[in-house]
Amino acid sequence: MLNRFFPSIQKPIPFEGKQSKNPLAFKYYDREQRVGGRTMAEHLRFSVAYWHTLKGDGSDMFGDPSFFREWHKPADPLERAKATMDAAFEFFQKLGVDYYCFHDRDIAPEGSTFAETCRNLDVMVAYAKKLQQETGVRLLWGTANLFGNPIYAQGAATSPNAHVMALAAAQVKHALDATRELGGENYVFWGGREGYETLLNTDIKREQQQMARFLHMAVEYKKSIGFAGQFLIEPKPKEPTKHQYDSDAAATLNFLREFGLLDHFKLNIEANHGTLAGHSFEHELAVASAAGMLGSVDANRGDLLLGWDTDQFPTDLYSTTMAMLVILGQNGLGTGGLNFDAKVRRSSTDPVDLFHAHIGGMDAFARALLIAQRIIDDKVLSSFVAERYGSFNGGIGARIMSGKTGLADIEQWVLTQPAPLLQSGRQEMLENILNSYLQ
Ligand code: XLS
Ligand code: CA
Ligand code: CA
Repeated sequence: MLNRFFPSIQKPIPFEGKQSKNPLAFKYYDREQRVGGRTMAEHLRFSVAYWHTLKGDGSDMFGDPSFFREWHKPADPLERAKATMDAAFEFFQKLGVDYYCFHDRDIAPEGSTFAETCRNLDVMVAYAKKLQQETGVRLLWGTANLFGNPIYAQGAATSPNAHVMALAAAQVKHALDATRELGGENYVFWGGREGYETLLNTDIKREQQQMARFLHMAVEYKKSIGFAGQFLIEPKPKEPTKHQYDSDAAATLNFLREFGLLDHFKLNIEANHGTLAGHSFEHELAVASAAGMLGSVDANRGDLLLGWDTDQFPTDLYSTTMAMLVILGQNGLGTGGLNFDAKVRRSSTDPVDLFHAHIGGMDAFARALLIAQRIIDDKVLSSFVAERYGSFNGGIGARIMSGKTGLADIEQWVLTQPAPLLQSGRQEMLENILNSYLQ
């Protein structure tokens, strides 16, 4: 096992069970434990986000870096990238996760030209491939950073400048090649700058057409290189742009449908993006899942008192349980997973805090998996819901939904009936039932 950057952790984080008081042990996540026919590792498919965990330096809009990582010290950019990747794989192994995710610019530095940047990426992809082979850690998804470089300040795919759109397309081509080379199981598109700041300078219709064309080109290229991974779109309403086109699951689904892209994409739902859109995490998951389009999850949480993307580690059992109910309800995430798109707080300066953070997130989902499976096995919610809609199983309900009747026939039926009964939705009873399982 690699052992250079996290010397205080000498062996993989063990599972010790819920009685354990060891903060560096799992209390619930036991990767081989079987739950409803699959192991916990197969259900949860945890992934580490390279950008936060390996690249994060604790800086924010008001302050300089507060994390001083050994792996950030080499002065030469490529040497620094390699040290960072060594730290990454050491961390993945010691934590015991099977997957990681990256943006192209996370793993390799930008050069002075696009050609040099591509060469840097090629070097780092070869390095990642070697480390993946040595450790067995796999790539959940790759993506292109189309928001950091100032050239994308007015959009990438939706830039008003065709040359900038072309640069973004070339970058995505290269990022797709990298993801394929590393056996990535998915590829994510997140439009951080694909939106507008002011309508005074923006043609929304044209920009949406550009975005659709961009995605169609990616679909065509994917086919041409035989990349089998799933394409994912990640909704987010705002930040960095004031309004982003893929603002939430419903808007993104409508966009994909309007432009003939539905068959080629699924959604990557992030908790904090849901709450920024004024929805709950589970609402976004449920909307995507109901459309058969929930592909993967960026697992984190926001802060209800802060109006921005705080990307905190998920620790709220209600939220993770509601999420696991949706995920189990659709029989898992397929090639997707639970990617911790989350960062430790600026004041959590010690590298060991990265372990505490991930252990907490993994346990919060493992515990939620156990709770959700029991709720499903006991049918306490599903039987209530089935009964709630029971009037559609026969009689007038079945006739309406089969399409065999219309307003005039229905009126005749209503005229022959007594008034419908008002039935309780039993929300408080159901909330109490949920609470009784959260132990
Ligand atoms: C930013 C997004 C980003 C995507 C990948 O808010 O969450 O990190 O997941 O580009
Ligand atoms: Ca994300
Ligand atoms: Ca985020």
